[in-house]
Amino acid sequence: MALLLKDIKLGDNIVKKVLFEKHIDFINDYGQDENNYDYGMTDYLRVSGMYWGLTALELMNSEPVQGKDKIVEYIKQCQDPQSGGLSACIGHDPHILHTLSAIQILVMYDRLAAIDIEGVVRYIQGLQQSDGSFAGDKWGEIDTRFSFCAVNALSLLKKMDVIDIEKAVEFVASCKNFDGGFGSRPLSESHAGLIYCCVGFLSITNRLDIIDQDTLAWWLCERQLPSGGLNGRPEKLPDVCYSWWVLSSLAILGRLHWIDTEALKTFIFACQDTETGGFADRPGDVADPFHTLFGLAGLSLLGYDSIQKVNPTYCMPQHVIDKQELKPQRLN
Ligand code: GRG
Ligand code: ZN
Repeated sequence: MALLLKDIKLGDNIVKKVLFEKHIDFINDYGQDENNYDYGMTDYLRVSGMYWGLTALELMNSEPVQGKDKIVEYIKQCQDPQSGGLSACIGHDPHILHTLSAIQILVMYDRLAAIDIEGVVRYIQGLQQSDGSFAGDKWGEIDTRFSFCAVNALSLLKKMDVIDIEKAVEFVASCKNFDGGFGSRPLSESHAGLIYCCVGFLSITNRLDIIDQDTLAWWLCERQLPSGGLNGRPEKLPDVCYSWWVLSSLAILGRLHWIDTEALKTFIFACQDTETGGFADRPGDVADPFHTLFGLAGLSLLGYDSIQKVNPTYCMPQHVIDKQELKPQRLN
């Protein structure tokens, strides 16, 4: 059967540099107006959205105009005093994803003391299941994303010992596929986003040995299309966020040089909105903070000048990870 290649054609006049000023304004302006329709419609991803935007600002050596105190105050109000978990926004149910995003922001700002850390640790510990997997929240959805969120947050808190790491690794290993990739649960299709979660998980738990390294790296570098962009699985369109999910996985595996880095840089540049600022998933689409972070983080891995170095496991500035004295496993 023929393998269909879906791709886009890049325009001729691509700006081949990062428009820092525009992106900084874009992030600072995004979702500031509480009466705005978009603000109301994005409640359910607010704390993670803050992590995307604030990390993007850090990578651009900038700070939020609203001030860090206001951000920390908001996060504080998202902690559920009973379970200890944090929610996407005030009054919502806690979830492991937003709990991780909150911890990442507080570690970045050196403000962990603002919330009840013991509560967070208890919350994450309570989400581990008897087969080693993690639920996302009390409703019980299981996904390798949540295994990654758990060890990412607990390692930032230096509390990895509260979970059964061996069982957790066993579950992630059971999600490995014939193509070297990983899915969300055993027998689920390989997807670059989930591969990042599993490779990141294994780098934090120091178990990259369970990966079929050449097979996986080959599958990952096959994600590059003639436009230079990367897709998340075969027969899909390129999207700038895969410059993170794919590239960070290759960086952890020590195989960044298996893709055409110049062509990818050009694709990422082309995803910038030269009028509004921010990056979109593909050239010409509407920009958002999610793709802005992953466009910038991808360029950082590619060594773009004047973007802070990003850590491929944590998707946080490298200097923050160094300060925490964390050394996630990486292959040469
Ligand atoms: C600390 C960076 C960081 C992340 C936290 C939540 C999480 C952990 C990772 C998410 C990984 C993931 C599953 C990313 C995929 C996101 C995405 C673009 C999904 C779209 O899926 P489809 O099927 O897209 O709509 P394709 O590109 O396959 O058509
Ligand atoms: Zn995307």
